[in-house]
This record gives sequence, structure tokens and C-alpha cells, in this order.
Amino acid sequence: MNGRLSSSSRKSGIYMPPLVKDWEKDVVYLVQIPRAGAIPSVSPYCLKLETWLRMANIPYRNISNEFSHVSHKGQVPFVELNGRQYADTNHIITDLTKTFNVQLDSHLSEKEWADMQAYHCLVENAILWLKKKCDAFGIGKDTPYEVETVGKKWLTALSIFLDEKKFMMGDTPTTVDATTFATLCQFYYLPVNADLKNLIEEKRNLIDYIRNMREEFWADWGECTTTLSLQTKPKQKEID
Ligand SMILES: N[C@@H](CCC(=O)N[C@@H](CS)C(=O)NCC(=O)O)C(=O)O
Repeated sequence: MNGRLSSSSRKSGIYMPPLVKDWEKDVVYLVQIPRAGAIPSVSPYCLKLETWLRMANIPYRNISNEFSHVSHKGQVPFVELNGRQYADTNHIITDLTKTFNVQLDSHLSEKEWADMQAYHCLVENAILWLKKKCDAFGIGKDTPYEVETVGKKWLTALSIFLDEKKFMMGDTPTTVDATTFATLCQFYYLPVNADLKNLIEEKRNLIDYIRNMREEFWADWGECTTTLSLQTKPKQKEID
């Protein structure tokens, strides 16, 4: 981010009566569900977007949706910027990348960029589908065994792709890391499925990856999951 806002993208987002009435110019207000005890957010999308804002070094403030406020698309998280509302994490990331001239992915070659898109789809569409299936065990058509088998295959693919790299695309974090981290955390820190958690524990590189991302972007993890405050900042490195 170079701190200079692009004038063309100032007009994106849609006008909705803002939740934050006394908003400050060029500050992103991230509206998300309240904090939880084991993980900063039990919503993978909220954790993904907050992680991305930290990675992109964009000035933001958290606002609790108090389990009631939702975007014009009926979902959380959403953001407000300069009195306008932006919904859906992928669209928000695209818009804020332009608006704040974020350079997170700009070092990638075309081929790396294409790989990043493919892995983004694996993580967001496939693995998050998996979480929904796990949450709905006994309701859907797939048996727990079938869902776990698919899940193990995908998590193994992720581990093989990650290999010895610190972040998904190498030494430098990119957008796909926000999604990957937020998704892995759901399986690792929440009681979603014991077998899938065990698989993550067996794959040392997935554990190291979670640890690297926490160290890099969530040094206040312990503080925010203890105090449940939405206002903590990653001031100093802290890991347990
Ligand atoms: N594609 C959306 C998905 C967001 C989403 O599904 N959020 C959940 C909370 S984790 C939600 O608001 N669900 C309510 C609904 O979809 O009606 C995004 O990336 O922001």
C-alpha cells in the first residue's frame, strides 16, 4: 500500500445508511461478528478479511455487528469506507486493493498468479464446503466417512503444495494466505472434526504455516481471544 487513494475507486461500493455515523476519512470500518474464545472469529470470512487488512497494512477499525447487522447481501463481514458499503470478502479485497493501491500480489509472475487463483478456489470453495458439511453432519446426503475422506485429500493436497514454503506462494505472504490461514484455523482451533484436526497436526508444514501466519499478523491473538476485545492491535510478537 502506498497510502495514496485512487480517485476512480472512491466511487465504488454502494451507498447504504452507514452503521458508523462519525466515520473518519479513508479508514476502513470492518463490521464483523464478536470475538470468540478459541479463535479471533468463528467466521472464516471475518478472520480472512481481518487478516488480509493486516497483511495489506490498511488502517481499519473493527465494529461489532452485534449478531444483527448484515450487508446489503445479507452477510458478514462487510466494510464501510468513506460512507459507502462494500460486501463479500473477495469483492472487498478487489476494491480495497485498487483503492489503497495494495501491492501484496504484484511480485507474482503470471503463472504464479494463476496457481494462486487455483489454490484460492481449493481453499475457499472446496475446503469451506467441507466445513459446512462437517457442521451439518447427519443432515446432508454424504456420510461423515465420505466427507472426511474428501477432506483428507484436500488438506493433503494443500500440504503438498505448501511443501517447505513459509507462505503459500513463497517467502512473501499474498492474498491467498489470508484465506488459507482463516480456513485452516477453523479446522485446527474449533471442534469441527477431530480426524481433520489430527491430520493437520500430522502435517508439520500446516502447523508451521499457522504459526508463521500468527506470528506475522496475529501477535495479539492471545490478547484478543482472552479479552474478546475487537480493538486489540498486533503491537508485539506473542505466540503460545
Ligand atoms: N461469499 C461471502 C460469504 C460470507 C458468509 O457466508 N458469511 C456468513 C457468516 S460466516 C453469513 O453471513 N451467512 C449468512 C448468509 O449467508 O445468509 C464472503 O466472502 O463474504
